[in-house]
Amino acid sequence: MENISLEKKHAAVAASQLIKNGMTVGLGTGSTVNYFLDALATRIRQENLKIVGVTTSFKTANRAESLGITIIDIDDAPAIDLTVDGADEVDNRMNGIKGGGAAFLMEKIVAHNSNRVVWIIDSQKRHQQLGRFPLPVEIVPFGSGKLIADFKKRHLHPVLRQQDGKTVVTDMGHFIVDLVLNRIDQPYQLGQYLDSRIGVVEHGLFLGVADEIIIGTSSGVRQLK
Ligand code: ABF
Repeated sequence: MENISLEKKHAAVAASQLIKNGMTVGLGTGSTVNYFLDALATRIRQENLKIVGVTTSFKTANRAESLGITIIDIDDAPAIDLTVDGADEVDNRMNGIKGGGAAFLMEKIVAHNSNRVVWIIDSQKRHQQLGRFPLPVEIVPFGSGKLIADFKKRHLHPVLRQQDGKTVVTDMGHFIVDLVLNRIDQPYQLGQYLDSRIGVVEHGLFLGVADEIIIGTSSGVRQLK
């Protein structure tokens, strides 16, 4: 197993040990979370754990159900005890950029409704400052051209996300624009600006969201709390 995958797996297995019988668990999205789902399914089988999951994407829901993890609707969960999710970039203040996996709207809703949020990342995700990873912004298709033009005018370097030559449509039916900023000096101000734009549904700045970050290493894990 190449180094990064080993790091992801180490972080994922460590996070799976945080799950207790009877928990409602927020299940994130991405390749690191996929290792977590595998480790969680093993624990459920071996220890007869009774847990239910709240998903952050159709992809995760399908994978969890194929592993025998029970999924419930977020509005049927009295509380979400713990959410385990990935991230695309994390700075020294435990702020992150998420959304490379196009699931950040549901991820932010689940995180917002969780008692505790733990991110699992490989060491490549740690940067001094946010911004090297393009900032995903989920936007309503109607009027998206005008909104993108406005972002361009403000030098936010927007790129409409496409895959195989087609515009990506999220699970919730929106488009994604990635802002290629290289560095974000004032993430809170940028987040407030994006929140105020008509047509913006959500952005990938997750500021003050994570309670703990488990960083996989080639030999184990490091924790940020
Ligand atoms: C998810 O975690 C997304 O927000 C982000 O894209 C992903 C990280 O991807 P991976 O774990 O595959 O590196 O929550």
